This record gives sequence, C-alpha cells and structure tokens, in this order.
Amino acid sequence: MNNKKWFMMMLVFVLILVLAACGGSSDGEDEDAAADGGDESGDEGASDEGSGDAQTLRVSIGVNNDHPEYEGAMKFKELVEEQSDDFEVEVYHSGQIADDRAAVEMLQMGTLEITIPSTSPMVNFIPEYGVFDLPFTIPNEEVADKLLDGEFGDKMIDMLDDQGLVGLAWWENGFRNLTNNTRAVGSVDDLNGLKIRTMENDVHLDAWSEMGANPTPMAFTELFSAMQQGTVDGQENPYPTIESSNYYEVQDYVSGTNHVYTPFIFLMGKDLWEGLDDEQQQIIQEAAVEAGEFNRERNREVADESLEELKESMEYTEVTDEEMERFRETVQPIIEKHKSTIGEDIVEEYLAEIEKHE
Ligand code: KDG
Repeated sequence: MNNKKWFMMMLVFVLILVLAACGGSSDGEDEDAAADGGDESGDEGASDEGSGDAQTLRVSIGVNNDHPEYEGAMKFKELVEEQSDDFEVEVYHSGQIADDRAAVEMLQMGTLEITIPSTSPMVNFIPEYGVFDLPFTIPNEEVADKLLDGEFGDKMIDMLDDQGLVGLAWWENGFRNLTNNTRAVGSVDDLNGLKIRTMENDVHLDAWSEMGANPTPMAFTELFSAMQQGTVDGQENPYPTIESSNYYEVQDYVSGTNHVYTPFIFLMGKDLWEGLDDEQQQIIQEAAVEAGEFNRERNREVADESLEELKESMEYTEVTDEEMERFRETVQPIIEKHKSTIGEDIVEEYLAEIEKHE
C-alpha cells in the first residue's frame, strides 16, 4: 500500500475518533443545563428532560428559578425520583407552560400534571379560597402554618375535589409588600391614584380601590413588562418574588405593608391522581409535603435576605404600627362586603381559626 493511501486511512480513523469524543460531551452539557433549570432566557424549562418509559410529571410554576418555590419544586423532583423509577419530574419555571389560572385549567383538562399556584387565582374556581386574600388577617407565619396544617387547611383542600383537582400540600408564597415607581408609601393616603397590578382576584381589586389606589388585574407573567412600559405604577408581592423577579430594575420604592399572606397550593389533576396506585400516591403526597416544608423554610430565610438586597437599590419605607392600623381600618368594609362573595360561614370560620391560633 503506497504512503498516500496509508495517510488517508489514518486521517479518516483520526476523524472518527474526534467525532466520537465530541458526541460524548454534549450529553454532559445537556445534563448541566437541565440541572440549572433550563435556559436562563426561559426558552427551555425542563429541569431534566424525560427519558425512558417512566411517566413524566411536569410541574408548572410562575416564578423563576431563583425563587424558593423553584427550590421546593426541585426538592419534590429529588424526593420522587429517589423513591420511585415510575416517574420523571420536569420543572417548568417562569410561566413557560402557562400562568397560574391557565395551568389549573390544564390540570382539569388533563393536559398538565402538576402546578403550584397562589391561592388568589383559585377564586376563579372556588370562591371560598378568597378568605386568604382578606387583607390584614393572618398576623404571622406561625399562625399561617397552624391554619393551613390543621382542620381549616384540610377543609379548603377538600373543596378541590368538585373541581377535578387534588391538593397535596400547602406551600408558601408569603407576606405581600407594595412596590411602585412614583412615591414612597408609608400611609394609606400615599396610595392615592397609584395604578397597582393585582392578581386576578376581586378581593385584592376592591381592597386596593378602597385604599385609594387604581388597581388592574393581570397575570404574573405579564407583570414585569407592564411595569417596564409604565402600564402600571406598582405591584405587590412577597420580597423573594420582588427580588428574584428583578422588580428593583423597574421600581424605585418598596413598602413593608405585609398586607396579605398568600399560600401556594400544590395541585394535581384528579383523574391523574386516581390513576396512580397506593404506593405511587404515598410517594408523591409525602414528597409534596416534605418539599413544602423545605419551601416554607427557604422562603422565610430568603425573605429577610431579599429585603436587605432590595434596600440597596430601592427606597424602603417601614409602615408604622399607627399607619398599619389606618390601613386595617380602611379595608375593613371590604372584609364585610366579601363575606357574601366568599361565603359568610367560611369567612367567620377563617377569622375564628386565626383568633384561636394567635
Ligand atoms: O408561581 C406562582 C406565581 O405564578 C404567582 O402566583 C405569584 O403571587 C404571585 C402573583 O402575584 O401572581
């Protein structure tokens, strides 16, 4: 064989080796990207693309992968996949699949497996969930835990059945605080005319109107651009959401109003749940509860850290006890008004349960 042919054969052999080596590293990169929760731009959401014949459980959340809710969802994934080969959990953050309300509708239609929304959009399915939106009612996280982890929380979960939904655990969104780009807000008088985005929930809308603001209901996924374009002056969310969503880039003022404690509710479609065997249900339920405990713990740690970080780029106003009492007095008519829309009995039971745990 002459030298030229020998050289060509060796060149082809080396090229085959090089191509084989390149093919092996892309899987690793995919795994690394997946572990980071997909593309930061939100183009990909799967935290770990489903593979093999395990049943894929997609978890849809609205917040991004810097938020304690995402940490909780990844803990759920870890716990389920440790306990069973029957499931592959994929976490889709930043509303990549749908916003809260649409995601719940997808569970009902069987086109999505799991979502963990705020309770506020749930009033579109179960009016009684509006109790959690009654402003200045839950005083602290300890009372929130006792309320949700006790008989009252169980009663609220039971209401999901008629909606084709199963509630597996209470997670935490947290105490909501006001931001805006117009003025410092330390009293109810400062709210006059501010265009405030609220969740799609009439209790929130009426409460901010009663306080003198000009509220607009809007899905969470539309909020950042609405503030960026000046469609709204402000919004209200817990500090971890404000910080992780980079609202400080489009908002100048933050106020410690703590006006509402919002739970997250871990939901699965009822038909999907009833198709699981007892062992599978136990694995998923226990993982949802344990991941929820982790989520609450992280949310409380991050809330303090987030506020300190927000103070570095926003003007923070602490609301005095005296001004907080004026906020409470101003919205009291809203609590009375919405006893008829939420349900008189459930509102009275909610308020009595809070008083019992205070
Ligand atoms: O994942 C939860 C979010 O979609 C949303 O519920 C956050 O509190 C929220 C809001 O203001 O919509």
